[in-house]
Order: sequence, then structure tokens, then C-alpha cells
Amino acid sequence: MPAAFPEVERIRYEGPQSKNPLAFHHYNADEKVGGKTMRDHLQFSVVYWHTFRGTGADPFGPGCAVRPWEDGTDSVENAQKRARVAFEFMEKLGNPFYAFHDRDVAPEGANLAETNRNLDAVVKVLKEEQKRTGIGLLWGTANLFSNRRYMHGAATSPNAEAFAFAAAQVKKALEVTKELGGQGYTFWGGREGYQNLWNTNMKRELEHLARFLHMAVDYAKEIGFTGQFYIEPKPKEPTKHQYDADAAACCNFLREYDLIDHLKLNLETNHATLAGHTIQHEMEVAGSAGVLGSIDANTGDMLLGWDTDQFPTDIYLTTQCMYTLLKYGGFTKGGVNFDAKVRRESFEPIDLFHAHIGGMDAFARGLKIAHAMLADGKLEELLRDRYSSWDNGLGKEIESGKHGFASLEKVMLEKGDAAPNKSGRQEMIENLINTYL
Ligand code: XLS
Ligand code: NI
Ligand code: NI
Repeated sequence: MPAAFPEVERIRYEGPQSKNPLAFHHYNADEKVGGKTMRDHLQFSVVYWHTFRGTGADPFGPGCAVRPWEDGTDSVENAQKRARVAFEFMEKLGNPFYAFHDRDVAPEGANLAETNRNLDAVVKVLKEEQKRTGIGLLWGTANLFSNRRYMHGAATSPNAEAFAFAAAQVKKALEVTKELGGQGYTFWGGREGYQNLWNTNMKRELEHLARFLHMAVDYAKEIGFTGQFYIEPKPKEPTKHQYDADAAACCNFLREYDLIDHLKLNLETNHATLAGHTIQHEMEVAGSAGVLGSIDANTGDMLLGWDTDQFPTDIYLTTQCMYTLLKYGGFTKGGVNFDAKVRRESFEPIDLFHAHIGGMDAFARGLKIAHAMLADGKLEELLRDRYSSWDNGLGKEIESGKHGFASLEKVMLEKGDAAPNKSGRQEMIENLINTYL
């Protein structure tokens, strides 16, 4: 097969001074930051759906991306060829992982059996290519939202057979993920939500979703799949309200249905902003609950209210992500997964390289800055100081459960008023952060 990107060599690290746009300026895979290579800190992953299936179509016009390896047929043969192209791209880029939905890699057939055969035929190629290149699967997932059978949802559909079909689909996707040595498996709640409460039995739908996830956990155990399960919060789109609205809603759901020990969160920047939060907030919520698993790295646009899935280039944003990640101990099985797509106007194959190089460099800088902040320790010191009233005396007694309202009233009646507050020093802290950038 002729090369799909003949003009591109393996992307190399050339340092911050290089003017070569097809080189890394900050991401140097083997360089150690705090005793661990950048490769292992960041675990970069390329997504199949945007990068190899995205066409640039939008509600106002069809796709216009130039992809010479596409023959326009959606055949299994084209899917196999595309898989080889994907690996040529990733080998040249140098990302250690990728992620896909079952339907990204292989076309649906006339029925479930044929669909599964199509998938197997492409998985064979993926397996060969993984072996050839050493690139691994960060996580697999099933597309439970594109086919019309899922118009009302999958696990939360009012149609029990849609639920059953989804179960069969996830069963197969888990087997395939296991076969490819996947480090994880993600549930993003496609159409698991509602457009209208008048026609929705929310309690029943949530119970069904929990049952579905328990079935997945059970089946993983049955086949010996030891990858990490994730759920990926998103507040809206395609439905008006997605059940997995944000990190806090997901934690509550997982706890309520006894799933918290089996799933962690895969947090996406643009989903966080759609929820009215920041990714730093979402990572903090997950980190403090012990369920910070993986991130879908992208960014939205302040002026557009949907999931624009742009490549992240903002160093302040990547610093926030990496700071929070390092604070909670880094990834185990997760990674920085670029759930991002090139703009419709960036229609040439080479734009896929520019996009990923920029995202990887932005995260590499975020990593170095976050590491420097933690090594310096000034911010932690300020934080410790802010809460120092809890380290001894009355604060310590309250934290260790020695007080109730009556005893605290007694203390305050004696003192008359609380000790004066200290300044929060927000502006000073923001200035401090800028000194590391
Ligand atoms: C959609 C989600 C999706 C998941 C994988 O908004 O981000 O791409 O990451 O199903
Ligand atoms: Ni995502
Ligand atoms: Ni998204």
C-alpha cells in the first residue's frame, strides 16, 4: 500500500527554538519530568472517530475533507485500508495510544451477526498494526447513538429490545477491547437522557442504565477483562438533558447504584464548559472522590454554545489540567485522549498533523509548568496557610469530632466573636501562577 502521508517523516522533537511546524517544540517523549518520561505522564491518544472518520460535515453543508484513502464506499475493504492509514499517521506522530468506537472502525451489516463479522475483519488489521507499531488501545467503546434503533437512547430506551441490542453490542465491544489489550472501556451516554419530561420515566431509565453498567462489569469479570471502566460526563447534546450531566452527578449515580468501585470518570474539557464548569473543577470533583480516570482533551469556544471539540492550544488550560492530574497522582490506565477535530476549513490531511502536534506541545508545556509549580511548593504553602486554623486548637478538635453545636456555642459565648479573617490573596496567587508560565 502506498504511503498516505508521503511528505511527512516521523515527527521529531526539535526544541522551542525550532521554526519547523512539523516538529515538536515541547513534547519530548523520553525526557523525564520528575522522574517519569513525558510519554508516561501524558499517555497521548488519538481518537479514530474525529481523526479518521470526521469529514467536516456540519448542519449547513456536507463534508469537504480531502482524504485520498477513502473510496466513498463504507466497505470492509475500505475500513481495513483506513485502519492501516490510521496507523501510518500515528506511527509518524508518535502517540502511544488510540481510542475508537466499534462503528468507527467497521461498518454495520444487515444484521448483528454480519456487523460482528465486519468488526472482526477490521480488528484483525488493528491487531496486526498494533503489533507492528507498538501503539496500544487506551480504551474502546461502542457507538450506541448513531443508528436509528437508538433514537430514544440505548440503556435508557423505552424499547426493551433497543436495550438488548445495546447489551449485545457492548458485549462484543468488550471482547474486542480485550483482544486488543485495551487499557480501558468508556461509556459516554450518547442519547441516555431526555428531550422532554412529559414522556419520560426518569427513575426507570436510570435504573435501567445502572443495570446495564452492572451487566458490563459482570461480563468483564466473566471474560477476564481487567481494563478500567469509565463514564464520560456531558450535560447536553444530543439530548436536552444527559443523565451523566457532570462529574458530581456521575459520582452520585455511581454511588446510588453501587457502581463506584467499578467505574472512574473520563472528563472532557468541552463537556465541562457546557455544564457551566471548568475542566479543573471537574477533575477536582473526580480527584477528591477517588475516581479521576482519564481525560478527553479538547476545548470549546467561548462564543459558541456547543461541543466544538477543538484542539487545545491554551497553555493556561493545559497547566490547570496537568496540575490537578499531578496533584492526584497522575494517570494509571488513563491518558490525554484528543477527542478533538480539525475545523471544516482545515481540510487537508496534513492539518491532522498540525492539530495533534499543537495539542501535544500544549500539554507537554502544561506538564512542565505544573511540575515546576509543585516542585516549588509556594502555592501549596499558601493553601496550607489558608487552612491553618484547622491544624490545631479548636479547628483540630472539630475535625476530630470532639464538638457539637452546644460546645461550640459555649466557646463562642466565652470569646464573643470569631478571630478575624485572612485575605484570600486571589490576585497575588494569580500573579504567582503567571510567573511559572
Ligand atoms: C461526545 C463524546 C464522545 C465520547 C466517546 O461528545 O465526547 O466522543 O468521547 O463516545
Ligand atoms: Ni469525549
Ligand atoms: Ni465530546
